[in-house]
Amino acid sequence: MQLVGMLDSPYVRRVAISLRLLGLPFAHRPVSVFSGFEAFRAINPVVKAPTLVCGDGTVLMDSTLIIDHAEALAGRSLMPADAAGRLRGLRTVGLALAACEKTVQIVYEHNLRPAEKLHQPWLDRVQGQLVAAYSALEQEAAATPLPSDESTMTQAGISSAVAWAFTQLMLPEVIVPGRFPTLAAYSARAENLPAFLASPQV
Ligand SMILES: N[C@@H](CCC(=O)N[C@@H](CS)C(=O)NCC(=O)O)C(=O)O
Repeated sequence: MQLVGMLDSPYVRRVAISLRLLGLPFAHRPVSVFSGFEAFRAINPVVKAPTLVCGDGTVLMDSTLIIDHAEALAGRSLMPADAAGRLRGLRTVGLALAACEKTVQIVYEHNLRPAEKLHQPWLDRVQGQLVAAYSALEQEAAATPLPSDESTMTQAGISSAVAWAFTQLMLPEVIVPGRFPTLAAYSARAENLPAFLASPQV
């Protein structure tokens, strides 16, 4: 099984950490969707990171779908089994993924568009969405602590920590740690776990 994509992508990183926590061996191929576009295209013509090349050659994309497949292979899930816990987990993962998406949109707007073509109303809208996602995540993490050891780690914990680290890497001036103390402290603990240390974002 090969995981294709750079670990500075939060989507690639949440898959790498999930595979490790599920105990599934994989080879990591750190190909960039930008500087390695042609090499990536040879593996997956859609050029989406993460891409998973499965044992039988099937090429999967989208982190959530890849994790779904990985959980089926492992015979266990990183989501709580009970309906109420699962509902809370789905809510948290949704917020974390929205935070990742809004961060990516702001980064792409700045990095891929000529400066004179930046559309400030769009940036303002996306930035508002990003702050809303982190505000809700902070509130929920303060009300219901996320798991901070590997034996109890959930997809909600993985995705929240990965999203936080990514946004701090890309937009630390937009999402200021002092305004989100629970998430900042949680990230510091999660980043010291072996599965996170084995999947460094930089
Ligand atoms: N919903 C997807 C998002 C994946 C995504 O947007 N990945 C970015 C890298 S962070 C990518 O492939 N960008 C290249 C492109 O979309 O052309 C997932 O969860 O995997």
